[in-house]
Amino acid sequence: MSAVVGVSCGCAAWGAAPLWQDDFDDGIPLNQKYEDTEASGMSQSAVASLTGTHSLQQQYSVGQVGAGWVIKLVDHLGKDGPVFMRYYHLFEDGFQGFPPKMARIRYRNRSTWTSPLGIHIWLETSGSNAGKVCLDIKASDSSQANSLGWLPLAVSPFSYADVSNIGRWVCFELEVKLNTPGQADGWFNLWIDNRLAVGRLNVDFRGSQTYGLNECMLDCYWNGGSPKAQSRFYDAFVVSLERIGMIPPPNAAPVLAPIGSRSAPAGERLQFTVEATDADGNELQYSATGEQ
Ligand SMILES: [Ca+2]
Ligand SMILES: [Ca+2]
Repeated sequence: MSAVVGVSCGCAAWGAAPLWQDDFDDGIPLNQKYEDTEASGMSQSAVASLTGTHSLQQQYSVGQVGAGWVIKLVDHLGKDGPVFMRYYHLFEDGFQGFPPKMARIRYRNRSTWTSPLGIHIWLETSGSNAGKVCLDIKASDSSQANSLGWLPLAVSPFSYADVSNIGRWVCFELEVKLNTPGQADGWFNLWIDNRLAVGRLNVDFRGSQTYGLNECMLDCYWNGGSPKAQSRFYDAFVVSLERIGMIPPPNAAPVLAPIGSRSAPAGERLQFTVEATDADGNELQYSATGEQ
């Protein structure tokens, strides 16, 4: 008699269908995937990757200010949000300085190329907050803006002055919901490694205007210039109408402990115990089928 024993485990479903997803692995040139691009040291390279084999690399030369960007048009979104934009970002080992620009969601008028509304994920570059990730929001038509048209700076506790954040992939996810025209009922949230880093409710982004969000952008402009030749990377870029979250770690298959050969006299019951382990701690279900 022989027995075949199968062990199975369940896996949770994950993630909403994205409006845009780029792992920079498909070999399609950036200017064919993005409506607005600037190279200036930016390329899809295999120097580092979180997913697949490639990521989006910005390679700075010494003193470089102008740098690359990619802009994805998202005006099919419904414009008011909530819109979610996620990307992973890596400053390479030994990276020096704090390039202020990182990513943004905005409205841009395509006739005049002006942008009265921009939600920027930026880095503070000086003072006690140097290295901290912040939400700096240009909101020219907002009742809450200062005389220059900007909302109060929203500074997160997450800092690239902490060297433990250099040389590793960090997950950023921004949510923006515009206000009802004439009401201060919008909001934004920024999660860093899935923890809420900074968020605000009751935000007036656009006053009584009705324009909406139409661009998502990754950008590497460095106002002060890079102090040395060095690189930063983006990967796993997603735009969605639902919370995206982090990439789940791969689900390891359970391992069945060896059973070995068993035998019993004909007509008698064969009994044995099976044991299995799962590295993720998933609940295991056992099943057995026997045949003679
Ligand atoms: Ca990738
Ligand atoms: Ca598992």
